Amino acid sequence: MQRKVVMRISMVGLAIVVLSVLATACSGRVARPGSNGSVLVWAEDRFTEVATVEQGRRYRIAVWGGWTDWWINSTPRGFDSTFMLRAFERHRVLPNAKWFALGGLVAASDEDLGALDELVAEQAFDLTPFLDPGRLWTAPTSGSLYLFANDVPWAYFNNRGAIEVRVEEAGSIDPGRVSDGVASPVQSKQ
Ligand SMILES: [Ca+2]
Repeated sequence: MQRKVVMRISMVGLAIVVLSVLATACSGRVARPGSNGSVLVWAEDRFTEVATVEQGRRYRIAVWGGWTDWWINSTPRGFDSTFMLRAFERHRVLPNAKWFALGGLVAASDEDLGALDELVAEQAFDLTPFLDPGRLWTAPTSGSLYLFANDVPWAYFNNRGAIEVRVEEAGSIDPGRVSDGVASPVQSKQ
């Protein structure tokens, strides 16, 4: 019985090592939106540059759809740790936000992955509180807004799916456009 437990622990350890090596080989890339308006933010991409923002101005961030971390489906509001994931929480891009919570970072346009990774510890933020209807997000600085699914940097390889995001300055929002997204609006967690 004890031998079986040791075997199982060894197998889990081996699996984690293999996944780590695989993940390092598949580490992220920076995606670009194809057009203005709503854009797709893929869970597998480390960062997606979505909009130009100005310090102090307020923006509405509308999201539709969901994405998947390996076998766990999630909205951009994120999900809580499973038993296995708990040990990796502190390695997430945003250690204190939920897994797959929508994260943001304002940086120079067309910034490379290395530079963005250096900025995240100090400047990345959890955008989930601003996804509720009527909530507005204030840009902390001027630049390009990059979005991402909150995950461990070397674990984006098993992420699937994309959410649709529209970032609009509060003063320019047309209420009639809010519900015209292709996918269904994200529902609040009960
Ligand atoms: Ca993952």
